Amino acid sequence: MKALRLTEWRHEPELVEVAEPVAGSGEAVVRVAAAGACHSDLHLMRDFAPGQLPWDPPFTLGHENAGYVDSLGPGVSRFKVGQPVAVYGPWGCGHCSRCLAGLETYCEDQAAAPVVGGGGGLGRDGGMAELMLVPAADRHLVSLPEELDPVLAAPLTDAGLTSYHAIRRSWPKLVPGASALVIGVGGLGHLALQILEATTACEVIAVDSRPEALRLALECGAETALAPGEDAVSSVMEVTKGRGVDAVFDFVGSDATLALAAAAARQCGDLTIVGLAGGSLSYSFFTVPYELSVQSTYWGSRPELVEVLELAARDLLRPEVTTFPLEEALDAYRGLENGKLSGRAVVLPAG
Ligand code: FEH
Ligand code: ZN
Ligand code: ZN
Repeated sequence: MKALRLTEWRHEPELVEVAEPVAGSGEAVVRVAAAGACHSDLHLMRDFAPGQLPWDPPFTLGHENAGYVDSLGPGVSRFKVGQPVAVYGPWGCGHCSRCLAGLETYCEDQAAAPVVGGGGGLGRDGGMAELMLVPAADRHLVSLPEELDPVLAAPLTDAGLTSYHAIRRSWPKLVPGASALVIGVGGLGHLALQILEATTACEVIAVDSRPEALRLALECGAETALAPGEDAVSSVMEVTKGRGVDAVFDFVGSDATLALAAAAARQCGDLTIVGLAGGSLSYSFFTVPYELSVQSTYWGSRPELVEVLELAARDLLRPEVTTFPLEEALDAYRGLENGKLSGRAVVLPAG
């Protein structure tokens, strides 16, 4: 079968012929219907050097996957061949306290995990191929609600789940009369706006430099859509009557967006850094609003993935997708990189 493989750090991935996976004990092979293309993959191709992450190429890309159970190894009890499934991407050990809570992103016995701090498409073979091996099928597969198309489900396993996990943390602050700021309306940001609309009663402001992204933001539930720049903070203060926003979700994570986030935040607010641009924020007693809680966030838990899929099944969450055949997957990443792509790029290995 064909697979899009990262063969070396800081190299373009290659479409190559590989052997089809065979499910062993506890494993499943998924026929991939859709594999999302994530900005993080660009970092794998451009920035990361050997030793920066706990795993190395070569592996098949694609850590945002959904499809159908193609075959099952012995001992898999919760799934049947042909069943539509989403793949829960972070693959931990399954027995530590974090994994038992379904938060395999923060597994604390990594040596016993299928790959240290990674998953399919992140150190192990992922979904940019017709078939994908899933090591602990009973934990790493999630049944898809009948009404949910796997092409729409795939972006929810990473872009949707990461946004949902970030927003859930701030739910107690996002009460009627509160406000939230979403910086970056791309693959994650446009889903975050829908999740805020579906799960909170707060007023939502979006910031992005692209006019088409601001239009998408308003369609996804933002009441206000702003371009970044020196008057962005004053606009936020105008909308929030001088208080600032109760929660900021920075899906870019650069020096400039973090500075905007801190300046726009309300006292006792939350600032959650989701984007991987690698920016930093000077945090001291006098540089940020009192009691501003700043946190990074990484992906999400398996129970949260079930909740995200339920939102989509009830049509409260619908990714804007642009699809590409596997042979054109590199065009998907180029669209991500030049910012010309709206919503999420999804590769369809089966065409
Ligand atoms: C992937 C690799 C490294 C950091 C973060 C990510 C996210 O895209 C996973 O959701
Ligand atoms: Zn990702
Ligand atoms: Zn674990």
